[in-house]
Amino acid sequence: MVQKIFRRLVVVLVFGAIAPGAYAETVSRIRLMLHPYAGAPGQLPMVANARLQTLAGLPLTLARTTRTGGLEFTLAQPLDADAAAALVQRLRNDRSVLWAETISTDSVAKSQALPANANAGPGQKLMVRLAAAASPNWSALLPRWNSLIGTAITVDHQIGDVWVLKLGAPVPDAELANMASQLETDAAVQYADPVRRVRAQRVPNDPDFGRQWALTDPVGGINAPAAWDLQIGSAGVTIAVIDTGITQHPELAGRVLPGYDFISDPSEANDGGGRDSDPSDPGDNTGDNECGPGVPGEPSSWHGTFVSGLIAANTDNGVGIAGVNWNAKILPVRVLGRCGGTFDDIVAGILWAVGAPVAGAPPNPNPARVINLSLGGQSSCPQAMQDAINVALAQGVVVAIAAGNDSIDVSMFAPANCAGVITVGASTRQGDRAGYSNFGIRVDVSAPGGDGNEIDWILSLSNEGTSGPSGPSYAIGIGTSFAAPHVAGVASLMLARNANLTPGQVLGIISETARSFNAAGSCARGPACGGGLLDAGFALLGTVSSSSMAPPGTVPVIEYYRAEKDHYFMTANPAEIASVDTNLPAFQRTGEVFFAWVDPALAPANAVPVCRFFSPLPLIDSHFYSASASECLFVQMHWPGIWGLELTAAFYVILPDAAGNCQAGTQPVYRFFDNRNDANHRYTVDLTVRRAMINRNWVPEGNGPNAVSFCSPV
Ligand SMILES: [Ca+2]
Ligand SMILES: [Ca+2]
Ligand SMILES: [Ca+2]
Repeated sequence: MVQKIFRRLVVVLVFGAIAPGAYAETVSRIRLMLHPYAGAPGQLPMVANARLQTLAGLPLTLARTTRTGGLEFTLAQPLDADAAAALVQRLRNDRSVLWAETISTDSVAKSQALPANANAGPGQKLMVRLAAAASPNWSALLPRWNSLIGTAITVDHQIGDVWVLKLGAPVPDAELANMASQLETDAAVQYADPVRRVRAQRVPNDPDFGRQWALTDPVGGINAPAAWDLQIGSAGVTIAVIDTGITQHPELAGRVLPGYDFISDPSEANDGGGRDSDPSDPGDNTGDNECGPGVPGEPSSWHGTFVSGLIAANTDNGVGIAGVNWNAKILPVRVLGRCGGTFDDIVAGILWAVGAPVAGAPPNPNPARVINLSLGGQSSCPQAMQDAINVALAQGVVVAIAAGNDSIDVSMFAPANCAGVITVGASTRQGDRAGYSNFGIRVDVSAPGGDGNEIDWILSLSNEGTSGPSGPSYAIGIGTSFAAPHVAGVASLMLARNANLTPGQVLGIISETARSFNAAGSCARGPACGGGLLDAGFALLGTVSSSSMAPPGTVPVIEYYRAEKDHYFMTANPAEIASVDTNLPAFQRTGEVFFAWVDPALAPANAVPVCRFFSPLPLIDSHFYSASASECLFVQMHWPGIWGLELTAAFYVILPDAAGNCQAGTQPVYRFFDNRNDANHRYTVDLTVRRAMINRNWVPEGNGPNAVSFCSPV
């Protein structure tokens, strides 16, 4: 192994050593976001409200809505911290809730103090979302806003619903924050935030070799071997590493998908241009004072490669290190370059990573189910960032974020302070908080980030180059940057075991199965470091398989993929499932599961059969399914000798109405046609898979605007 040398960086702790104190306060307010299918942003339909009241177990009164559509409720009586945590987890476990969190009066006070944050450097851009009723009529809006904020502003670019506006020259952060507040007084503005800078959350230092204690140490490690007994990961789960890009490394061979480079500033990008389809990391080395007065220069960090190695380094290959997940794919999304990155590029990166459209970039055919963000900066959560995270969560995507290395309350650090994410603090080999780690009740869980002696640091992949990339190598480092990927890796194992878990359920299992902190340390004295130390083994034990979640009277429908044909196949028949698993290695389980009835006596009266056709070799060699009686008849009438009716009832489902709505107790199953002569279809309940098939140009077929083919029980 080749040692990587980091130069020592003096970390300036502007907020000083705020000790993680006692958090004895009670909770009297909570904030939550409904899943889009339960209520539009900022709306509280009666059905959803009744469900929330039941789940909460005490009356909730709507107090206000946030500018991004979150709902804030006052509790009928204050709860202690444990009871409040249990309440929000009950809400998170429900499919109608996108995210839920307690509101700490202490944290509110701290985050409101942020606009005066003297630590943030000057900025030149604002992220603005227009109110729903407003149109981007710039010839009217810009002159009005120019006089409102007292300076000229132009439109730089668009990210989804958000517009990035640019000033003529950089201004101090407090001034920029003030301009954002002034813009929010305009009726055409839903929200406005400064575009601030973020940094990778590693602590550079002079390393020596460490070992992979993080995976195995009985006190401070994550108990990975126990998890691997249950699940070593699935190639069907993709983890986006939103970071500095990626380098060639044998330990990542076969594991990296085509990503994208979202760095818009060419000097920060260091690859000769702005956004492009090559997320290779060209290095982020800097000279003294390049990133600000007094900031020493650094050699290239290869931070994205390091993070990717923790999640997915090839394991059991006889060389180097072991990643947490042995099979998952890494999607490299480049947003950090020289001196870090900016919020607007990260918002674009998050949206693209989950398959949402981003102007100027091609659709992502491999949307991620897990996102890792080992970066951040002192700021409130930008509202455009929260909107992008809400898009990810609504699709079922788990978002793991480093708590940050400033040793301050994490409520002052974005995007770790955004709602609905898993905020990961760094723990030591001794099972306590790493001295640099941010803390506070907003931390969900702690995971190995390393500290102290170099033998207790984190080992992963790197590169020999000090400026541009050279040969592959290994390195050690410390930081919350390296804690978050352990959580992302464990989440990807959990989703391989059960693809139907929601982000709230993943968070709940991870925090409920976390191990106790070192009893002698500061974390054991109060909820400053999250629910405990990440334990992969217990988290996997606590994750029931998707098949075992079948509602009473139903069975799982198992999906297979045949790569040589790019075909999907599904079956609910246990004997056939066993036979395919044993005898047909070309058919691999995708991990995707929905439920159906096979015994019509156990199904609702309005359940309908799904017919199944087969076209054998030398014809098409594919199966065809339909829940439509007329389509089943049509195929028999028009293609005899091509499609043979194999089963009149492969399983039973419910049909949606003409608008694509599914009745209570069922969820939409989307159908996609490959638009080729071999006429293969894919059926899915997974909204990330749905996004993938749309971006691969498969044709949606079904009722209503979202093309719902049929409805399956939940
Ligand atoms: Ca570029
Ligand atoms: Ca590039
Ligand atoms: Ca290896």
